[in-house]
Amino acid sequence: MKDIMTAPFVREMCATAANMYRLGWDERNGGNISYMLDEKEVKEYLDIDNVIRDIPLMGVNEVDFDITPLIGKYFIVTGTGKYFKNVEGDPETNLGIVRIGKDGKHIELLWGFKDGGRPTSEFPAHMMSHMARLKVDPENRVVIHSHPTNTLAMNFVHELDEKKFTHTLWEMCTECIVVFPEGVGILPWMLCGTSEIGKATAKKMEEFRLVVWAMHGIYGAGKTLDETFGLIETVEKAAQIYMLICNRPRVNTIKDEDMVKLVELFGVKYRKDFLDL
Ligand code: 2HA
Ligand code: ZN
Repeated sequence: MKDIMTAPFVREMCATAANMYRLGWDERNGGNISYMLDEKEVKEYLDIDNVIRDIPLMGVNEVDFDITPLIGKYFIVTGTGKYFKNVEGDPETNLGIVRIGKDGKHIELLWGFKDGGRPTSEFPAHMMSHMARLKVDPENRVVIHSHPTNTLAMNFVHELDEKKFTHTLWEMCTECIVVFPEGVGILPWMLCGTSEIGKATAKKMEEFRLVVWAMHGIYGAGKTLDETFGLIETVEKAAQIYMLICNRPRVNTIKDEDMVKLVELFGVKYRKDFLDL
């Protein structure tokens, strides 16, 4: 059996959490990551018959959602109350590898959460988002939630309308429309950690890989940690530019006709109705 500390998925989780912390997106216990793993890759590092602890989904959160499609699936996930700041230094306490139990009512801990910890309080939103994205893209593996500073700042000064918000982001960096051509979904302020926000996020995830939780943060989904991080990073960069310029007269802008040229060049399908052509 290989050393789990050398597993690419553990190293990548550490690097991603460290980057997000360094960028100031995940203060204290803010943010969470879940990454679906193949049984084959887990088996190289862990005895999958050795369950360390059963954690009732109820113990993770109230459970009134159907997790059946994920039964038997493996996830590496950040812990509730854990700080992104500390993941790299102590992955075995701050991360866990879990399998969704056969009854769909509990999860089996195979590694990590060494101090008795449990998965993120946003586990329902993560699992529901995985299920929603897998229906659209069978290769989806990652869900990330974060509190990126400028994205959040923009929530307070910009209309929270999906078309207008997306359009403004697209205008801020030439490549935005190519990186997230489907746009950004937006949920109104809602109580976090609940199944309600999980269901609402998952509903948006049928259409978008990025969902803003108004005045809280953002959810991103993708095939890899890099892709998902990159999506959030691109939104955050655009939001940063917006926050730098929003108080000043706009002299120049990227025109909608220019954005059409971009999506045509890259051959991507985009939300035409989010442009004003
Ligand atoms: O896990 O970010 O939304 C801490 C959070 C909750
Ligand atoms: Zn949050």
